[in-house]
Amino acid sequence: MSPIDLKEIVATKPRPRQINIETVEALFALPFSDLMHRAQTIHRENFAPNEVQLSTLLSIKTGGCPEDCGYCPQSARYNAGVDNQAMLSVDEVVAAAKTAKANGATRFCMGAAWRGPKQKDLDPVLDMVKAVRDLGLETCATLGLLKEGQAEQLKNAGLDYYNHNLDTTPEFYNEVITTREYQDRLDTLDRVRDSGMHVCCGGIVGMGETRRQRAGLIAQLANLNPPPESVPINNLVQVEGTPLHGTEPLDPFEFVRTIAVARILMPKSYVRLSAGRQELGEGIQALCFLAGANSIFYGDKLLTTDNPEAEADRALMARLDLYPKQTANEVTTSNNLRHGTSSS
Ligand code: SAM
Ligand code: DTB
Ligand code: SF4
Repeated sequence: MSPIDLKEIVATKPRPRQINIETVEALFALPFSDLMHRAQTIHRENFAPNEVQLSTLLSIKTGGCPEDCGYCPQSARYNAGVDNQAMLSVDEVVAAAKTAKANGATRFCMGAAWRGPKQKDLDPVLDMVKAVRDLGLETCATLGLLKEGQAEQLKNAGLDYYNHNLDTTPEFYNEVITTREYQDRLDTLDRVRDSGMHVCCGGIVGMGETRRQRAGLIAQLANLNPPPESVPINNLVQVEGTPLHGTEPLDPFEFVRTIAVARILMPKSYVRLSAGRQELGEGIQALCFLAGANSIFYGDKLLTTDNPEAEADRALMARLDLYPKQTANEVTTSNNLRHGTSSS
């Protein structure tokens, strides 16, 4: 294989840069140890190597979603055993955020099972954002497609990050989702970027896509201009009743490669080891950290599915000498994490 000129690939200026799929595939195809070495080297050049950012998720409106995302237990089209729930109250959200903060999270992400918010849906979310921010937490929301003006409202309420995933490469997209277009997602990401919020955007692997298609997802993410500040990489959580249940699971080392390639091509982004950590096990997660993952969803639950217990994550981080990223006002949080405080 011809040597890959990393300087050329990861040049951050001038923008825009275009990374082609062949370049990404060439990284995927490197000998595993060589890929890990490159990813770890780039990680160390850009981040404190043992620091991990902790985000806690809360589903503020669960189930009954009109969309047909083939991986998602919250779609009304599938019988995946998720009970529909009306939107939580601001008080309920604040209580969960206080617990998350006491447990050591620095960011709180509120998710809703919507195609996108109507104005009557957005108004209470704005109150939630303000209240969570007042606790000294970074705020994130994932509410689906945003219409003109909605990103500005969220930004003005104090939302720091908006999560909206591309999910996969355009070539595979229609096999997973038919009720919204890839371009709809790109338009929402533009609105988020233009509002001045930070962009959180990633995808899912293990949906039956080819390696080239995984490379296509990473190329899409890396070619966003600028790349997302936060890149969640989800390993499909297979939920019975969803169309993707029964998909051949991805080789876990291929998941690690995906993290490493994301780290190399988005050197300054937080790469989040996201859904599917339970299935990966601790050894593979350790390899993911070595490959440059520096953020996790932290807390016993994702939106509707299980995440590793917070206590197990604290223990794993301690065994790997990883420590939580703090924000300026989060010094007590880190102490809580070390001592395992679990109540507000
Ligand atoms: N409804 C909004 C939307 O789709 O944008 C926000 C919530 S949605 C659950 C957020 C993301 O969660 C999806 O884009 C997908 O990447 C991820 N996700 C959902 N179900 C998943 C699963 N079973 N396994 C892995 N990731 C999943
Ligand atoms: C993301 O990329 N992963 C999170 C968050 N952004 C919203 C969601 C994972 C959901 C996993 C399935 C569930 O728990 O329902
Ligand atoms: Fe709805 Fe989001 Fe689930 Fe798609 S991923 S079905 S839009 S909740």
